Amino acid sequence: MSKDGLILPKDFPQLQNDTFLRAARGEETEHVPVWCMRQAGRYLPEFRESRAGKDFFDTCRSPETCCELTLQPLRRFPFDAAIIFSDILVIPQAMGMDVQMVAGKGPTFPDPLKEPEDLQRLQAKVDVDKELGYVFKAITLTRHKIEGKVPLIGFTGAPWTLMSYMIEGGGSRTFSKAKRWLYRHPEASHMLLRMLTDVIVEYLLGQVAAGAQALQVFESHAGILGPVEFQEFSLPYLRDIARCVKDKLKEAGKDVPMIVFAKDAHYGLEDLSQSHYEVVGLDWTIDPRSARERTGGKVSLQGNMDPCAFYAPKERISDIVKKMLEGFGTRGYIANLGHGLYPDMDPESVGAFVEAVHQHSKQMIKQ
Ligand code: 1CP
Repeated sequence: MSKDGLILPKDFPQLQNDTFLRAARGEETEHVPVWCMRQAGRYLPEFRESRAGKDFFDTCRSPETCCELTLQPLRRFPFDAAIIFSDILVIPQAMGMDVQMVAGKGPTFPDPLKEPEDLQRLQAKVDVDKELGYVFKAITLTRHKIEGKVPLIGFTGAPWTLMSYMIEGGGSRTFSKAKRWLYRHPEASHMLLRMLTDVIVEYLLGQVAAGAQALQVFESHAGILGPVEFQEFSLPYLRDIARCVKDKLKEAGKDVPMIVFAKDAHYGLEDLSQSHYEVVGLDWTIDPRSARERTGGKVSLQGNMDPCAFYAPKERISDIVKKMLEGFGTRGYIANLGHGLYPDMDPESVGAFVEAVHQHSKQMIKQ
């Protein structure tokens, strides 16, 4: 224990189930590993109970609560990985922006970036230990408390997705304010994307130092861009993040698999499979077989059941999973949803999903 009573990032319990890490590297496994985006979420009554009446970002700043929320889904389901409870918007906060979680509305920036001059308001060099140390503490604590059951995934928002929130001020159907910058202020856009990339690299390295065993980069708003804008404003930064993080980790003798999830970026699949990530995450609009063909066995794939399939009867979920497994094959594959779980989903459906992935894949691998 350190002076302030927080546990240090060393002497972690030994990992017992490395199926997820092996699949990420394309190695053989006994079953296909499975986890769900937003597995720590409001669909769980115990999550709603823990979060009741508490401010969302105060929750993110409490390592003990983040640890508890991360572990909750593991007590119910035999997931093969856990993802640290946090949010992508802690980075704009660390850069000096105010972000609030407004009930019924989602994340809201009271004072978003409007014009390029507003970039001066941002903290370009962020001391990640000082500003985001609470996330690192949550990761270290969770790595200890997870007792080596499964690996712990750290994550970040990608530069374009974070930029889009910082300009738009919150969620949006069109993200037209953010896209206006790309067309009207391309230089300032690149300046902002570069600033974000630099912070993200430090942030991810800090997460690994704290104990994260894999990293996922969420480019949730890739689909708002067309193929040309994706090439210019998203892909180069996604590549840079993976390259810089991997180079630095290599120097430290570490190797942590990285996942890129660029939602709705069909047109970018070939490029994403050659951008230094071990795993490409897919949304549900991509056919598994064609994703395999287009990525040519260069990467492992993750995804991509439509989250709404959780509204189907359990037997149907099992059939959908079987087809998905047949489409992806069992090697170099991590089963997941094509996006996060919704709050009104039945935890029993999640149980049926995990069980179906394990059972069907075990049979397929034995054959
Ligand atoms: O009070 C609550 O419970 C609010 C709901 C919630 C939760 C559970 C938010 C607000 N964030 C989170 C946690 C969260 N966010 C996780 C936890 C780990 C897990 O998956 O179990 C993760 C990985 C995120 C990442 C995140 N936040 C993304 C990327 C993934 C995605 O969904 O595409 C995005 C876009 C956000 C922003 C955000 N935070 C919360 C909401 C409702 C949103 C989306 C707002 C919008 O654009 O409409």
